[in-house]
Amino acid sequence: MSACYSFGKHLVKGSQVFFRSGLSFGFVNRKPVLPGHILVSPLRVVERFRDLTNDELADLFQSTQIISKVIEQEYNATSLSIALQDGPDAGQTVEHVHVHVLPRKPEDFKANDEIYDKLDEHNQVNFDGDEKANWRTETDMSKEAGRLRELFDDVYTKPV
Ligand code: AMW
Repeated sequence: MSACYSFGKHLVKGSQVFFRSGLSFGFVNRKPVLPGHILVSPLRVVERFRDLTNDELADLFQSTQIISKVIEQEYNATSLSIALQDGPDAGQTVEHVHVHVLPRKPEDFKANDEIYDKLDEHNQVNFDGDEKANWRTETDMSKEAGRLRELFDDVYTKPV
């Protein structure tokens, strides 16, 4: 994997990335709503869904499909929530298209759609402003990404 990937204004370390196709990448979340909550993005920094080229769109969704099959199995889930928040009023906080993949299990939330409230809340800064305190450690993220990398064909994980 490359050393670093742009994610909007952020940099995602290669150690967090577990999947790489021609135009997309999959990486572990620093603040997952559920275990196995990962993100898939185009490699190019593209702010809105409408701005993706046809090739990027096809690659993003093919990648999401390949990744989502593995995630469902790996986290012993029975379903998936696949979500894309397109624009600030839809809850998008990072200005780079990203698909959320969330493994789901029976009765993981009292009300099924509570997941969308959780998604909305999980990016809000704490009242004390110490947002980083809620992030996972690099070691934790790199362990998860390493475990996931093993589950994909070499073509999606070899260094470029
Ligand atoms: W959005 O509210 O923009 O639909 O979701 C942004 C997602 O990106 C959140 O799940 C957040 O935890 C995640 N995130 C933000 N920055 C990083 C990062 N550097 N590494 C991993 N995940 C990140």
